[in-house]
Amino acid sequence: MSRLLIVANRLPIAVSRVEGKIHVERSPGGLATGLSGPHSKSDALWIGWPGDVQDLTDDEHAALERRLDELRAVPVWIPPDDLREFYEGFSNGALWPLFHHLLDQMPLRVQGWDAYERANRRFADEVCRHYNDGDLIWVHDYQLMLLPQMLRDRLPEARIGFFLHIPFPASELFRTIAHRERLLEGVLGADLVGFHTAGYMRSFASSLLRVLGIPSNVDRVYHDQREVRLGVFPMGVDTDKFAKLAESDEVQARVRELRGMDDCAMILGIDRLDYTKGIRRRLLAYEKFLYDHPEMHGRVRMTQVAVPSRTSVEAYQDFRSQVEASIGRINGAFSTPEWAPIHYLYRGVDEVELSALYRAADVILVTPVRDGMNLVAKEFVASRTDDGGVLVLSEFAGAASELAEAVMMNPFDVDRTSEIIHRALTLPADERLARMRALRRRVLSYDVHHWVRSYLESLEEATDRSDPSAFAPTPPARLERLCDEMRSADDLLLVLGYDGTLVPFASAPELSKPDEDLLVLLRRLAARPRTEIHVVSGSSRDVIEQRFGEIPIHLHAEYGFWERAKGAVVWEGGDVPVQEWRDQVLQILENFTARTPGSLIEEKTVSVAWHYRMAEPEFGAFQANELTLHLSQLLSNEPVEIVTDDKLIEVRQTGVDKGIVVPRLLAQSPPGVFVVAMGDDRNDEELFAALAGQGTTIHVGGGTSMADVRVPNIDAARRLLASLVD
Ligand code: ADQ
Repeated sequence: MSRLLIVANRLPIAVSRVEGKIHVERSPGGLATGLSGPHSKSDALWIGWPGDVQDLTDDEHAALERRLDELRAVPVWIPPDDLREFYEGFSNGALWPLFHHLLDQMPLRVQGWDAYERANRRFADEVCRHYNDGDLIWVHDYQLMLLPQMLRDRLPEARIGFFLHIPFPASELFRTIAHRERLLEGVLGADLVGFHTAGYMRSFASSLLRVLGIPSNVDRVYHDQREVRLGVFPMGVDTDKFAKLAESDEVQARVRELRGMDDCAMILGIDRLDYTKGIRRRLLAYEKFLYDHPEMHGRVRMTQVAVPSRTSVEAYQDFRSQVEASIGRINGAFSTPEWAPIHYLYRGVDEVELSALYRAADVILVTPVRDGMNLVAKEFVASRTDDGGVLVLSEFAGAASELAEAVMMNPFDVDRTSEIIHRALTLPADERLARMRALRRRVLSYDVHHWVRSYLESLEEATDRSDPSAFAPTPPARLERLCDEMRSADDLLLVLGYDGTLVPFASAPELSKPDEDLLVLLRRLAARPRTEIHVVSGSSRDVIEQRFGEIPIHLHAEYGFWERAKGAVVWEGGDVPVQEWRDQVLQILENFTARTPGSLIEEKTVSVAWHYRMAEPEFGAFQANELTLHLSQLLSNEPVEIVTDDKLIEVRQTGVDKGIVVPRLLAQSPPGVFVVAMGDDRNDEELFAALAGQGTTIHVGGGTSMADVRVPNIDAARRLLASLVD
């Protein structure tokens, strides 16, 4: 097993000053428990912020570092001003509400980006300082979204995982955040990006498409000549620990005390005091339940435990006041001298008390408006070794995608929630038992250790570098050798693609004009002795002529069906066959174009193309799928091929592809000519196939290719060509 570097915003320890002395303790959070196994093994390190430990003397600082070192914890020190902006500003002030779909909690002006970037850089420095070859790096959560790419830049070969503990927002909302491109690119520095649910993974993929234009293939993304895997890993809890605790004498005694206070049924709420947890609507629903069911007064009580959280953030202070006002109003309206409808505890409770509460409750209300997973729901189930209790669970918690046997609720529907509270309290015993048994089977089989194992196994698999992937860039030495061979060849034949190879894709074919630098480069190459240049494009003759008409090179339009030799003025081509299919195809394409805003039709002599680069990406892809199906049925007996390419569907005369230029070019060339073909898409693969064994092929950009050599992008392709004339 490789050494693991865990990188999270917080270290799994709590530093405090007790009677003037600095005290360091392990803190028992869910992540800390889950990772304690791997952290204690194989020299693993945990890198993170040690907490707010100000006013340390130099001696105390040194002693703290020594103690942390013993615990294999590496502190990342962040200056207080930066910390506020990084943590309270950008992370919790902007990313937290946005990712939870709570736009009303977003500040008018998002601040703290620079501090966010600086803090991520400090983490990167610490990771690089401790990194050894072969380590696995596992980065956690929204505070560190830039870190994977920062590490990738400095440690290109490192094996890096990223896990997001909170939801990923719908792309429509994600698009609203400043620096959205940097955040996505930051995460894509990882080899494996993990989410709690398939929904979050889909939202992430959708944002990649809309914000960066990067498509994904279900669980794979190709970016920057690397494959990035996406995966779903629902986090579990330490079920053994919760079961043992719940069965312990101490907890059982405490449960008897809690249950023995009176005959009230107990409704439990346990949350960090956070506006995402749905506490205010839960209280409103409980209030309505008390109005609607006077017979329940004195027979039921809600115990709401709220752990103080992010207390220096204003939104959290306001939220606390609102929660406490609601509780005050409800208790004021319904309490009697013997009974109060709500017990409210504003503090954390220790694990014995937590376990006793889980065990004593008749019903637990887990009602977040949105929550990455929600471990409280799973801890409750893990504690119910007696198969008792009812879990009421929000559809908007990540846990809902696994725990289907809970009593599900929509936290935004207060009236219905109030009915659900009544239903949960009066659920028939057999149904209650059946639900809890099913929930327990699920929660016990996917505990936190399973989560850690399955994530790390996937990370090992995603980063197995023993099988050099088809996406690896060609080593510089190989490229250098190719340049030498080209430079020293007696005769050189360059066969070049255009869109995506020499210039970026434009929104419509006629808009992809060559820039001045490219024209100069082509002129210089054309002037090189014993060098012939052929540009082979899918575009029509007019378009190609407009682009390159003035340059002394050979032009091929419509995948080589038409050719204009160097210096010639007319195009030569084969006979254009009768195309009985054309009118019918055009009619269908017009229909799709009308229904797909942003799409357009391009008519050529041997083909008709439908472009959807400007359409809304997901709808465009959906329509393209429909269109392909439709066309394949319609044209099954026609002499055409349906070619799908980057944001393009083309119906093309059979037998026309870029491969047809190869025999012609070789026949015109002197014997022993050194042929180099360069391209980026599926049409160029036809060219490469026809050239196999007779020349060297170069693929530009990501994705799979049969080419001999790969360069990462258009700039690199141009640099390679420029090296022939510099
Ligand atoms: P949180 O928002 O903190 O976590 P949650 O998953 O419910 O939410 O975890 C809370 C933890 O705090 C639980 O382990 C619980 O036992 C503990 N806790 C809650 N109330 C307590 C109390 N009063 N006293 C003591 N302990 C208490 C983020 C995401 C979640 C995601 C987790 C893990 O927001 O959606 O499930 O990370 O990925």
